[in-house]
Amino acid sequence: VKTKLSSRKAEVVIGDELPTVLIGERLNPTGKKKLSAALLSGNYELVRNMALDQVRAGADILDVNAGVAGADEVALLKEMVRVVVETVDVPLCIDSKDPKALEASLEIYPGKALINSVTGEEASLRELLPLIKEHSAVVIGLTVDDEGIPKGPEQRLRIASKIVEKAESLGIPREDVVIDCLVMTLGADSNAGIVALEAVRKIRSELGVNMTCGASNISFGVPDRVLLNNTFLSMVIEAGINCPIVDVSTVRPTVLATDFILGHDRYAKRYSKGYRQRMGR
Ligand code: THG
Repeated sequence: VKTKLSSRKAEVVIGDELPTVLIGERLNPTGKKKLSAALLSGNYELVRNMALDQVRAGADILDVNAGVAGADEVALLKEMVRVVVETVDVPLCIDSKDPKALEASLEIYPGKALINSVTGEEASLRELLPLIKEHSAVVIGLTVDDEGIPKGPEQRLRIASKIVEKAESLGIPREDVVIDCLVMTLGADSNAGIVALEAVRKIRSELGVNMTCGASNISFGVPDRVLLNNTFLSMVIEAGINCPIVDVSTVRPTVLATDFILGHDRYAKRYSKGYRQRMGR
């Protein structure tokens, strides 16, 4: 299954045999004082710089989230999207829980966007899928439903199937649904890693859809996050995640190495180029 996203100038393809597509996570004010303050005061300089930094570090897509307490998220997300579109050429992953904020941003987005996200909750499916269809967007389907976050891989598969079926019934092709089986932190549950890996394997083999996850979630509240994030990422890519949401600057070498090992980098072209860039030649 091949998933295509676009900006005004670029296209990104996510698929089985292709190199891992990296979605940069940093344009997200959750827990970030500086970015939150800048957004609240209408100063977009930091947003521009963070967008440029991530693309220079190798991000293929940028996640854009405007979840700041006390802000009008509809207006703020739209403005962030506008600024990022002006600043970089990569496609965007528009990240909000508010369907109205997603709608306002889709209306100004010049291309095929990734919408983050719909869940298996009835209200979410009902409000968001028609919007995805109308804009020919791609949607991330989170494996949560009205009963909350499922414990096991089996229930995550069931919710993923429901999202894919609902989308298809509205004329959204299955390649335009990317499943996220929701990575939890190891800080709260030492089985979080294995649960995620099993769910990814199951969903990939049963549904054949492309898959993302918030890879840095694995290490919230745990020491040496970069080490855990890198190790986990290598494992989930092998299990079937092909477009993770990550801190690109700290994980890209591991991702290039993992792709090379898995046969997704012929002649080690990307791996070698990444190495030369790090060595400054
Ligand atoms: N699935 C989907 N979307 C998501 C998530 C997911 N969006 C949000 C989140 N989870 C993924 N994005 C982040 C962004 C930042 C961090 C983790 C996940 C993070 N930030 C550091 C912190 O808060 O300590 C700050 C790092 C910095 O300074 O840049 O850990 O699961 N579909």
